[in-house]
Amino acid sequence: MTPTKADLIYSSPQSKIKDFSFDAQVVEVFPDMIKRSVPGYSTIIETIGRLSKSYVVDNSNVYDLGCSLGAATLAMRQNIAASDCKIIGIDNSSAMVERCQRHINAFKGATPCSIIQGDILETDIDNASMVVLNFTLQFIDKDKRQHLLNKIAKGLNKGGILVLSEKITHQDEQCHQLLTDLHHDFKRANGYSDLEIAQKRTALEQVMKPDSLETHFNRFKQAGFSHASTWFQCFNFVSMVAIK
Ligand code: GEK
Repeated sequence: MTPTKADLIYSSPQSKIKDFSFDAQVVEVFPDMIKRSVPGYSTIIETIGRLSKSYVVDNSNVYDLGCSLGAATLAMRQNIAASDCKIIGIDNSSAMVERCQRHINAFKGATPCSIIQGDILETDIDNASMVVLNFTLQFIDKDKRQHLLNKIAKGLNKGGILVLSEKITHQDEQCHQLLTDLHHDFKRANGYSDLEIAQKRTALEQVMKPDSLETHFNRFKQAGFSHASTWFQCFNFVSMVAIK
């Protein structure tokens, strides 16, 4: 596998900060970027693997929506105990998909994986026992999120699970600020400068739009999930499960 390069994308002052995009420059540093920016990322990936052991059943499909470099796909492939399953990883960034395929090829696994370049809003979800949206929904237009959740709920078999991880907003302004400050401290502790934090924030402003926990749980309910819970939270980063 290609060794991880350090994320220095926002380390020098930029006169005009472009909107963030998942291009070749980001792909190159992505594992380092996500690990130093998202509290609990490794725990979440490991837990997705563990959940796949319990929830993926024989003859079913597993979807990793917005798969990036395939971290969740690989964790599931290492843990799925059921037979005759298929993992489908989808991402709309060609640079991500190309590198993801290389990662998947570098590991052996019993469960076949298809990595597809496409828009998750257009993808069919069918006969699913597990669907993962690991920090992807926040990049989807807000007015299309319910439609996507409805499609996922429809495509899951009864008892199937959705894992949804997101950065969240807090409805209480003071709590929102406290969680944001803690996240910025986390990034500083991981070696990002104030300049890097500020420039990345500007780059993401128009691209990544977090929701509140209440909005997520209302969406689960409206989509028809029978059970939903947060299983992880660190600062303003959460991972939730919803079961059909
Ligand atoms: C991980 N899940 O490592 N269709 C398909 N892909 C999309 C779309 C879309 N409409 N919009 C965004 N993406 C991964 C991390 S990253 C999160 C997910 C982050 C893709 C986008 O190209 C990117 O690869 C991914 O969603 C979001 O577990 O970097 O914060």
